Amino acid sequence: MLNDRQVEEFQRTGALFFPGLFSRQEVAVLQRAAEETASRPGPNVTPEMATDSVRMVHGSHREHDVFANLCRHPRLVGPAEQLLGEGIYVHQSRLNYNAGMGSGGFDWHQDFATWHTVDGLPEPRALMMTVFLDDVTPANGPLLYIPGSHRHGVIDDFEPVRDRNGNVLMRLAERRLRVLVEDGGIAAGLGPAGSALIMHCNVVHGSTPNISPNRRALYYVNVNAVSNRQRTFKRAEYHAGTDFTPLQPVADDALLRLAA
Ligand SMILES: O=C(O)CCC(=O)C(=O)O
Repeated sequence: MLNDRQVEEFQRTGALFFPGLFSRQEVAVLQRAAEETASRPGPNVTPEMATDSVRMVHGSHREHDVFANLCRHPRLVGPAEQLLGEGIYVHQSRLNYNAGMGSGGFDWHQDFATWHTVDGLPEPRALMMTVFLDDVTPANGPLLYIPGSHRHGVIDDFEPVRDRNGNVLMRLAERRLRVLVEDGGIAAGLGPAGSALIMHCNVVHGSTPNISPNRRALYYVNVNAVSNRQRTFKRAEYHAGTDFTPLQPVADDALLRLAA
């Protein structure tokens, strides 16, 4: 249960950080599952722009027990239901690598800009919940975000850019970025593997390429309020999930039970 201070912080900044939410043992289970899903070729696996290393894997909660359980984990579902005020379902999951040695990086954008315009989610009543699968430091391409930027609503000042799979990312125009950063600054999601960062879906975020030799993997559980389900159905299931059944939390030790 989030306390009043946490709820107020989320409303003000659009972000809440939970250091070490998952244990080292649970992280080991998640890391193994990440390697398994990233090694299965498929249309849901996106390579980096300049190399063939894996950039993203979408929708692995639909094909791997570990991520199915992570998405239903009470340590994520509880805060998300409290913040959104009702039952939630998975709109999208993604494993994002920032593999090191110069790979990775995402331009500044809002996820809800795509979820609203492409998937037809009516209201910004959705969250990105990022679980760190590696230690994240200033040096290995952390997730960067602009605190308070969610309060500007959907910003219609974006330029579309495409990755190698044709996924469209709406890049924020420079003039708007400057204004937002003057207002809120830039924060980085830093912490040990197992930490989690919950963000409002309108928070402007991105990351730089990782020029360190150390991998930075994040798993995003992106959830939407059940009453806010999508209205248009243009994208694959692994981009925009259509199982609107409210998530039922699993047992707290569900990940450990899946340790081989
Ligand atoms: O994981 C990152 O570095 C940023 C990812 C991101 O912004 C996205 O997938 O929308």
